[in-house]
Amino acid sequence: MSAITYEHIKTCKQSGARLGKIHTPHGSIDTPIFMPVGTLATVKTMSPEELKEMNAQIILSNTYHLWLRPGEDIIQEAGGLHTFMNWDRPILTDSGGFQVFSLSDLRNIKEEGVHFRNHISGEKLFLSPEKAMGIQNALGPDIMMAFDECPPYPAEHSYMKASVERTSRWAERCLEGHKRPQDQGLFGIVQGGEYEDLRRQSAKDLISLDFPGYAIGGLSVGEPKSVMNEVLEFTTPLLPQNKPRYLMGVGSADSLIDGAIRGVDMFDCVLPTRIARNGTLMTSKGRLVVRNAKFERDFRPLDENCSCYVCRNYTRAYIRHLIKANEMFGLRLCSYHNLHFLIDLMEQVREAIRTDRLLDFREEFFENYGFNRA
Ligand code: PRF
Ligand code: ZN
Repeated sequence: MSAITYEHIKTCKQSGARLGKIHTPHGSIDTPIFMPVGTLATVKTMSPEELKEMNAQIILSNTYHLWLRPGEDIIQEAGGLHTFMNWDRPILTDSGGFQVFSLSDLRNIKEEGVHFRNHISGEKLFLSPEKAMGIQNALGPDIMMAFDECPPYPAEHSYMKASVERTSRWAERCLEGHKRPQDQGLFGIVQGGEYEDLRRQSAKDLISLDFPGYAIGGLSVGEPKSVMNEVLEFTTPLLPQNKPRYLMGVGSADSLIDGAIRGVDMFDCVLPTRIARNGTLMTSKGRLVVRNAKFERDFRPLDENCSCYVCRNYTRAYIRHLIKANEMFGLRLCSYHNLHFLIDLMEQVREAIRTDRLLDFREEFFENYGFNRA
């Protein structure tokens, strides 16, 4: 029995979106779901109690960052990542593959792994499928990710083909290097850029290895949204019906809805917390930049349709003041609201699937939101 199982509840008759549950050693999560990002074993400025209050069911953390600081041995000694950070719900860790590619400019990809420099100290480092598995086995998340290559967009077909084939060989080494399959589920990552034949090849290779879940990587790397939607359209049908599908690094409200419609179950992104820190809010009417002078005397909540702790208690004028004054409480309030917004959006998406009206919900949502504003 795998550590991770997917329970399909129903398919939306109108859109084809999936409603389900993923069962993990730290409890079950409802899908489709948005996972807040806690790169350094903390969702920036939020306590676990606050995350629970906003109904976060699972969070994501990063192998690469925790390996460099404080080191996976210290986290293992603490009793694992859950104990270390006082979060008793499910955790997923990314493998470090993507972070090596996005954070370090000096890198050298070889069959055995990737040589690169520490993005903080400049020290020479090496990460491989075996190392990424060893670190994630020490951290102890419920779901760990295969070590993959996420090529830039656009990439030549010939480069992408060689990369996809290497990622498949790495996936096999990941499975061999994974020592805790009884209590940690390892997901494979489908790559292939915008090329249908390569996505097909990647999916086929990984499915033959029988992972308990599959991610779609290599999207939201600079391609137009229309390309991402087309790739999802031809990629999700290649994946098993009885396993979770995870679209990596995607977190704008419109992409979450459009991804769910194409059969995606899980999403993560730093977007809500990153834009919160410069005072940009996600609201049911689109993005709101609370620093703007027009909010100086605006005593309404951030979003008049939001029931979160922040919107029940604080005004735009107050939050604008905090952000302008660089007060940390301002960052906390904005982060809280944005995370709540996406978590709540996914609850609405699940309800719309339950009632077979996700396409209608999409229309209503986009009408208020203003397409392409977030
Ligand atoms: N691979 C991994 N992590 C990721 C990605 C990927 O392709 C992406 C792409 N958007 C985000 N995070 N391992
Ligand atoms: Zn709110």
